[in-house]
Amino acid sequence: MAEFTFYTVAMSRGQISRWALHEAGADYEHVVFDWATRPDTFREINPMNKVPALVHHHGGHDHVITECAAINHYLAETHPQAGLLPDTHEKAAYFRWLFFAAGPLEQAIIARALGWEVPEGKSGTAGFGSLDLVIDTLDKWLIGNDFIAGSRFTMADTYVGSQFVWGLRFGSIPKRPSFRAYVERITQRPAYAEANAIDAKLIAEAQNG
Ligand SMILES: N[C@@H](CCC(=O)N[C@@H](CS)C(=O)NCC(=O)O)C(=O)O
Repeated sequence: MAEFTFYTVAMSRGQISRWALHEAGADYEHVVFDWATRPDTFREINPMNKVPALVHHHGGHDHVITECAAINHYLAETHPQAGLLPDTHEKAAYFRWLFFAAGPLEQAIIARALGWEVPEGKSGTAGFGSLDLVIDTLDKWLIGNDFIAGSRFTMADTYVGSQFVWGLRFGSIPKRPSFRAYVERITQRPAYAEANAIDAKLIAEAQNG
């Protein structure tokens, strides 16, 4: 049995964590659903019934982890030899932007996509403030830094970077020069190509019946 079981749907946020599995060099097997064939028993693993979910078979236990950002960081922790954890000086930026992307950035993008407007005068109550503020904040960081934790790629880039890859592709994040350059940098990685090729093949197979 592989060390990890990865539950996913090819066209989903699962792609974010598949990239992390390949960056980490994890020993994993995947269980791929489509929305119609997702078994009811999956709720025992994730009561949210959402993908991705990862099970770590370790020391006689099955540890379940969900939430892409958490999964990706967990993989960095369990594979320290991959060199994707932040060092002492990178840690602040690493955690700051990892949580910022899983919280404010994701919320701001979804709110805009679903047409949820923050009522006038209430941006102080909304954790993300506004999409414009979130975008300007990340722009400022990426103008001054090549990667999320500073000058080198870490696991935080798989999560925050995926938000940019998808955001630029679907138009939910503006194509500012710093964002385009960042996406160009991170998508050159062999693990990105490997992981994407797997999901692209699954998607093509599903489309061709
Ligand atoms: N906060 C979760 C979001 C996961 C999520 O919403 N996954 C979607 C696919 S992209 C899903 O499984 N949707 C199916 C459903 O909710 O029934 C994460 O970051 O992993």
